[in-house]
Amino acid sequence: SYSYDSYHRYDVMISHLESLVASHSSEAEIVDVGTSYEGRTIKAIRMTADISSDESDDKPMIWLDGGIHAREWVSPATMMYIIDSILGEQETDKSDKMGELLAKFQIVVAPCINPDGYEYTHTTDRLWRKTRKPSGCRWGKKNWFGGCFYRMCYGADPNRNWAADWGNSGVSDDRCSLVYPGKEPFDQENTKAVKTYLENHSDKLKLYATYHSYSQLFLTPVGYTTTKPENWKHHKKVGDAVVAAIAQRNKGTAPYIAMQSAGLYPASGDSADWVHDVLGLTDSYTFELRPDGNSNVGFELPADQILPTAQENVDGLLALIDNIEYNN
Ligand code: 0X9
Ligand code: ZN
Repeated sequence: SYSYDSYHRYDVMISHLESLVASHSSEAEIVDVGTSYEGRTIKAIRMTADISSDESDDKPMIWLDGGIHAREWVSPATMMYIIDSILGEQETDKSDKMGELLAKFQIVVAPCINPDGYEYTHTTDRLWRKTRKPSGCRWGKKNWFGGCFYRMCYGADPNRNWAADWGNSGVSDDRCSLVYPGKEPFDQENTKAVKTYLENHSDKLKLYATYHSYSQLFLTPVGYTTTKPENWKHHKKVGDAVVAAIAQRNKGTAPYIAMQSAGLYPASGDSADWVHDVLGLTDSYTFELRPDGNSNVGFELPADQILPTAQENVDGLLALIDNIEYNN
């Protein structure tokens, strides 16, 4: 069966979702969110009690995504573990809690929303961050023969590509930059696909959380300015609860820190800000998983850290859900 002692390729993760759906057909189904630039299907799993009933579509929705940045491998791995936990394949001590969640909510988890980039980190460049769609010649400059004067650039930063203060801070117009936001908002197939799904379900959406690495942070809106949003007090309370729950799990490891997203550094066009500002959802957050901010391993978190990271984030997620506006 599926293991958490190594990182898996995109197809292996999706096959596991499919086998979970086969063995949990009354509470799980695959959602095709869209297609990536290179033609991969961006898949999510939708989980709720009695999934084939008409009422199940109208339940309040929780959306979680991982892997928007290609090299942040512990994020898809943690998403997979959270899915297994919700369906009772892990975390046996939490099965009552998970049953309650499935009765109350529909939970949609997309473990890897940048599959082209993710696969590229496995085949070619471990530290690739962006999508893989060609973005044109560096500085837009071509040579006499119609090729690029400098070089061709690939990809946009999918966490700078959303239409919330798009293009203003923490970005570069160098198409080869790690933080190139794209030519315009949602010109990347994967961000467009997720955006469309979220828009189509925005009337039900009660929680959005996106999982990155690294630095062990819980980031609250907004990320393009340090000015506090009107719901800051709520965000602060939620953040305190989440980091406390995470710290309970693996005592002796560095704690996660909650802060406003722009406090890390201001950056425009991220996914959580779009959900917060444009869909108007108060509870829209970004996690930064292990390792901590002082680590030398950075994005290359050893595989023996997958389980502790994932376990502490099951606890963090349960605390988060308990504290969202909808539940209070
Ligand atoms: O820069 C990012 O997109 C995120 N960090 S990462 O190392 N995973 O790339 C942080 C996003 C936080 N959002 C804003 N500061 N707007
Ligand atoms: Zn990231």
